[in-house]
Amino acid sequence: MACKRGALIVLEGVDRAGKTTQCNRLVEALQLSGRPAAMMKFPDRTTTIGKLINSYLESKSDLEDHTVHLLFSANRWELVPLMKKKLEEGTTLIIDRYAFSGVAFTSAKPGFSMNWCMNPDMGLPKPDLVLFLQLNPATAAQRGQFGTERYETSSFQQIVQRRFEELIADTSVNWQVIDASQSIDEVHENIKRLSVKAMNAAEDWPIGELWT
Ligand code: 2DT
Repeated sequence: MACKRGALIVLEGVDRAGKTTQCNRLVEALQLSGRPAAMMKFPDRTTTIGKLINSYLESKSDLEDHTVHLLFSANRWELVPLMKKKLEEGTTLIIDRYAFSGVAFTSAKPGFSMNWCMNPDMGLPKPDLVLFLQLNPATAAQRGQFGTERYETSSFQQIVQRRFEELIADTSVNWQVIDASQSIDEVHENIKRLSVKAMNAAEDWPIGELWT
């Protein structure tokens, strides 16, 4: 590698935990400190596949459950060449949701094993760090109502939370659980500290493969 590679850092968490706010804050702070950083988000609703997913999430169309799971995965795979290019150029990527949301949400539906759900995402670029923003349902409720998209109900989100807990138990992934009930600034400081550490550690290692 001509230059040190960037790190792949993912933020996951339940609804209203502050993922998007924290992704933006982190990218801004890294850029200010002179480290190239960019944000990405999954699903990326701008691509052709992303538009199918968007229409499904807004309940404007129905898709069979296996099919939509594979579309979410394909939406990550179609961006892998761009992700690798950026990482190899030395840009750290901060990603709002990744394959972990894919597995947690689909396996919360009846009849889906976590193993089946993980398969299509096997071999994706492996995150150097996955930050899970943990928020209990009572605090989440104080932050406002659920939105109107598919999956935005408290009963479904409770099952999703349990699936995330199973994923976090997998020590092949570098998970860090963050208490998202703290102030935005406190959460940001925690996230920044862990991210800089992961970036320094990732520099000298090739990009890994997820779940292989
Ligand atoms: P946002 O509100 O963050 O745009 O999420 N989802 C997400 C899945 O079901 N599978 C996936 O692979 C991903 C990345 C989580 C939109 C919703 O899409 C769900 C919430």
